[in-house]
Amino acid sequence: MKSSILTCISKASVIVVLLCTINFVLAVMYYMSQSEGKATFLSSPLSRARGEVVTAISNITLIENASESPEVRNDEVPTCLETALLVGPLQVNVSNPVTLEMVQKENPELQEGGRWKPSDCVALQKVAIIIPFRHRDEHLKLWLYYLHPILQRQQLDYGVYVINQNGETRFNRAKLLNVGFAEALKEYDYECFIFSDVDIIPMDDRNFYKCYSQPRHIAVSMAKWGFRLPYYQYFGGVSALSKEQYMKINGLPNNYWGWGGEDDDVYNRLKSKGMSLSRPNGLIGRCRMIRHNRDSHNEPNPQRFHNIAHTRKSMESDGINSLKYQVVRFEKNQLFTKITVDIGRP
Ligand code: UD2
Ligand code: MN
Repeated sequence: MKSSILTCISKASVIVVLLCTINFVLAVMYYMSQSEGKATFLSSPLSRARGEVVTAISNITLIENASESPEVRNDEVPTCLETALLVGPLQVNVSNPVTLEMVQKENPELQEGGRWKPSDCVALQKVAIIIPFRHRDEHLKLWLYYLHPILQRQQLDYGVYVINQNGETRFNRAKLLNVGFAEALKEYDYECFIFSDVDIIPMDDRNFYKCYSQPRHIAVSMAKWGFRLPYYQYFGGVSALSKEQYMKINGLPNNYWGWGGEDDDVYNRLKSKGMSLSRPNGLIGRCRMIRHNRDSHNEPNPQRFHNIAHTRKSMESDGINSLKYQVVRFEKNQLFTKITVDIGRP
């Protein structure tokens, strides 16, 4: 009797030991599968799709919960991986016309006013894109068609502002850009401003539409100039200034009516405040400029040479501190915010 009880006990303990071992093995396997999930996220291939990253993030949260680590909060969202979604060189064919409906269909995530930000990570920067505009609807459609997907792959928290000069008075590109700066800041806490012609499209999405520690010249390489800079100080086409850089130079000039010179004035302003230019290399910096004729009411400004020669003096009193304008219309659609303004006359 005693021996059969003993046999029973030893059988039971063998079963208990077995169950414990199985339990232990299962626990180790589960833990390893979880840490693999974590490693996959941290070293995730740059081309990983967004949905996958979200899954990995929830794995991390589970692990941190288990170990009750004080450093990582459950609601923490990671900063976006800058290069994660980029594809590099792009085909840009501006002879195929596009429609706003096409652009809308291909960018379903856009919020009213042409706003967008990544949903699963914190964007690199809050960027306002300011486009000086009048009677260039065909160019604008192409710009929207190509740029929205690029800006989303660059994972920016961005908004597109088209500043439309009211009436037929002489065009003033730089003053319109100042209006864009002021109006965009009324809407959101933007930290970076891209000033872009409506007819320029980047040919490589590694050319970031964001700000750097020095003012950034973005449109550095175009067929029109044989894919090189026409001159070293050239700052035309597309450029980026952080809010601080912009304020340091008192914004852009308001007194360049008609074509030319305003971009050189901005360069003079930057130089006089001790800043230099940052640029992408000539390959990444390639841009396509849509061919066009000179618009009416934007004839070359005969005063531009005189103005450029006096930037250092004029910049203190001419700029964002002297900007005057009147908003005529404020419209938002899904692809951009259009602000029609009366900026006066020369
Ligand atoms: C060059 C510069 C541009 C600016 C300009 C002189 C390049 C690539 N670009 O452009 O940055 O310095 O010379 O002012 O070197 N616009 C309208 N409607 C008009 C007139 C102008 O929308 O009736 C806007 C539009 O965004 C256009 C921009 O102003 O892209 C510049 O005007 P442009 O394209 O006629 O001048 P462009 O190509 O010589
Ligand atoms: Mn142009």
